[in-house]
Amino acid sequence: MKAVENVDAVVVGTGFAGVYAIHKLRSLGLSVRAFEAGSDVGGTWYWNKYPGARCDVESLEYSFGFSNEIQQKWDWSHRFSFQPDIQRYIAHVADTVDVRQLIEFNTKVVSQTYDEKQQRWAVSTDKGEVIHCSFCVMATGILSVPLYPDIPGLDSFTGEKYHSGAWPSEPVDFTGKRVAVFGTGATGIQIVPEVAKQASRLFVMQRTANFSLPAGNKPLRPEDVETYRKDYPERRKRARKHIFGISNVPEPTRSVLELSEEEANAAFEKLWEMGGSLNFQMAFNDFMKDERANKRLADFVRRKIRETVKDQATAEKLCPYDHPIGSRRICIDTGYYETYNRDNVELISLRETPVKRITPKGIETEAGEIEVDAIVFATGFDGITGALTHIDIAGRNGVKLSEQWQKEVGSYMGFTVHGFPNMFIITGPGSPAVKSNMVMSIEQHVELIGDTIAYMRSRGLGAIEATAEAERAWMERVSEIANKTLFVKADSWYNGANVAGKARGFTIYVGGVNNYRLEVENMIADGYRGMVLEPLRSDQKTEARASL
Ligand code: NA7
Repeated sequence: MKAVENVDAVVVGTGFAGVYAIHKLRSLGLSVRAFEAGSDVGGTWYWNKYPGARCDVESLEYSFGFSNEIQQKWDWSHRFSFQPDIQRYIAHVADTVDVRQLIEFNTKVVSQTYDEKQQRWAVSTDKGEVIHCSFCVMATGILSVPLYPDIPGLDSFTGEKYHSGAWPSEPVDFTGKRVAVFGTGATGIQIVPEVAKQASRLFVMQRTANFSLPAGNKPLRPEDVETYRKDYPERRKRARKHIFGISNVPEPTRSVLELSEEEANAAFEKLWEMGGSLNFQMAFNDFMKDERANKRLADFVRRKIRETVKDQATAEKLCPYDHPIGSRRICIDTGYYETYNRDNVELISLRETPVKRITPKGIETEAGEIEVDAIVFATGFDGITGALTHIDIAGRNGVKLSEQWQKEVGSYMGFTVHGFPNMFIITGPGSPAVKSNMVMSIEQHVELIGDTIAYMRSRGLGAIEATAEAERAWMERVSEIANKTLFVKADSWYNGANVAGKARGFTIYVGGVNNYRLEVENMIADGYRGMVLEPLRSDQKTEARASL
């Protein structure tokens, strides 16, 4: 017999989003249960424990603003945080707001079924529990489903195998080993310099070259942290109105094309010294709008690659030519290109010598077999929608979310989906999500969801659902904004191109955190325009009242 429990809300996942969502909903008086597949909070930062894992948004910005107590007390050690620091931070937040007792760790949600008559969801876990709730809050993350490449013979390999997104908790020692790393996205570019320090030989298996900028990571000076702390309330307000959701880099106001080539290169040199990618992205307003502006920056970075990497044949292979800079995530690194000057590191271009198969001893490319002791897959994720489509979610009339999104990914304002009443997604498709400071966008969505539930409860409403028309119009708007930019000029996980058979489409709102916030505020001011609000069914009233 399955145990059945009734609560107001179930939160799925306990990274940044889930931890804050539990706290928010409980502070509204709701009873909450949360489920987490990992053994601790942290989400993406719990699973991605690979060597070199760091954030590409500065620590003092990539942190919560909802609790002044937390932001005044927490000490960040580095400009860009290392994974263990971020993991510790999320754990500290969970402890401070005291939500751990509401979380079932090592437990996966496997299905969710909506009951129209009851206006409630039945949520089932892999431990056999069934929980009935009014609201499902999906804090399942953007990068939660690791992807292994579809290469013949993968299972035949007898050495060690790792995926960056499912890294073991114990440190992995590559000392003296021959290692191959597949993937040169943001993750591979962080892993390669670290593994190169230990491995006897490192083979970097590159399919597509990506642009990477120096992180310029460094310890934070206590006096700078103190100044930041004093300004935090003002900074957080500013960040909410910023295109990317940060307070420390102003928005761009001028075109790089106003400068001569020499002036532009001098400006780029300064930015290169400053480090980080947002300094570059915020310096000029046309990198992502004008191919000529984009090419100026791309040419500059390609020149830097050629200057850094001694072997010019290797440098040329590392230069990206097939996409505008920024159309895929711009990576930031610590010594990535310099790593190719080491004697123990070899770049294998899979464009020149494609992989034929994985063998028991290593990798067979068209140029022959490379024997290795370990393979690291930094091959990415079924991003944005994967975590949701891997749960068997059945909405109104039994319609499955995975089937609906197989045809076309749709969402109204990035937090709800037509056909799935009372299910809220934190930073879902159709919201700024990964094209913003994620923590800022998470906070906004948690507050939006909290406000929506409070609105429903105060008016005796039992269900809320986006209309099909509103959802279609919203996704058209998201596409229309993206189509005016160079974001749509590349294939990557941003548009689903990295997963065979996945519906293609650029579903990220790239109009800016500031404009997105205004769109949401206007929708609410118009009485949840584009959404159907159902009264609470009479048989549900007693239960709802009792739980408040
Ligand atoms: P990404 O950015 O999706 O990168 C995955 C990498 O793996 C990329 O270089 C892929 O090459 C490569 N890949 C994928 N499949 C294969 C096969 N079959 N053979 C060889 N190489 C392959 O994932 P990351 O984890 O690096 O970054 C995800 C996000 O995390 C990042 O954007 C930041 O927001 C943080 P491809 O480009 O497809 O040719």
